[in-house]
Amino acid sequence: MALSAEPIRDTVGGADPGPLGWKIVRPSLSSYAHLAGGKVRDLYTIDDEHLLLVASDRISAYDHVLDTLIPDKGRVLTAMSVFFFNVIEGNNHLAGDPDDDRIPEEVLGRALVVRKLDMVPVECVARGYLTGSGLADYQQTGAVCGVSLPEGLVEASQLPDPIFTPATKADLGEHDENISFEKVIDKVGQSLAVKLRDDTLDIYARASNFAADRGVILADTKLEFGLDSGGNLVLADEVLTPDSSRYWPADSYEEGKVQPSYDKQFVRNWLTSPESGWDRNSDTPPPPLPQDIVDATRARYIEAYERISGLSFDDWVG
Ligand code: PZK
Repeated sequence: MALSAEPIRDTVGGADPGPLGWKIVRPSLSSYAHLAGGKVRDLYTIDDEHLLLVASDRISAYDHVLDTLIPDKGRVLTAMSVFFFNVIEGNNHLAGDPDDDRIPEEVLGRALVVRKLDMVPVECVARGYLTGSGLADYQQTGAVCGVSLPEGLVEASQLPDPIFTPATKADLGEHDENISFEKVIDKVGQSLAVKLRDDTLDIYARASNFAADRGVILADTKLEFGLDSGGNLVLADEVLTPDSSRYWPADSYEEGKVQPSYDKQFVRNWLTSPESGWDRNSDTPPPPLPQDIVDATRARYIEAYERISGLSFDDWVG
């Protein structure tokens, strides 16, 4: 049931007020046990079969989580993830609407009720462009995750065809480690490995075409899958958000150069500018962001959502 803006009547002390007469009493977040925490997201247990996946307003840059929050970042990423789950249409872990009664008010709009799955221990990455660890591996070996690539590729080169570059999740603070497809087979068996690769490349192809039509390059994306109790493969976690994917503005794309990030470039530029007084090669934490950088970054996240989805962020829950 959708939330009404006006409380109609309380649930306590009285007869059934009719079909629209129940005020929703949401649980508090502290009533759920914390199951896992990432840099900027958290997972809570709702019951034996359901989890609450919460996106915070925290932002990371240069492997640090900043002290400064970006207002609405968690809601934007949640909106984007739901948008793409709907575009992709396959089996996914969503188990409630974005305004589900089980979502606490304090995280409304940035939390999702999901089915508890048996997670597949492989980070499923698809790359259509060469950058980051993919570029580093290519420069050292001519291949990424055992996939040989043509000579002469440089930073941000488009690949002849998108490739599956699986990785294993590293401990907190470590980077994921790229692994070969053979290693995926060793971990999960041949038939599941093939399904992971095929689904990952299929989802990347559809999402990157979608983004391209809207003037945005989806350079790469990381997906996570789980298995339900029936053994079905289910798309999980967040999907196709700027935290799980590299989005580049298409109009400024230049092969051979490190591309500006659609969402984080103001933050990176400021942190590496003399004004910040910060040395990213020191082991000191980054300083708090100035308000104008916060505002510009918040606007970028909203712009990315609205541009890619064609929807207004004002219409998102929360
Ligand atoms: C699950 N993660 C990664 C994400 C974190 C950690 N549907 C699911 N069922 C069971 N487990 C998971 C999921 C999902 N999604 C995901 N770890 C376990 C993760 C967000 C925050 F702290």
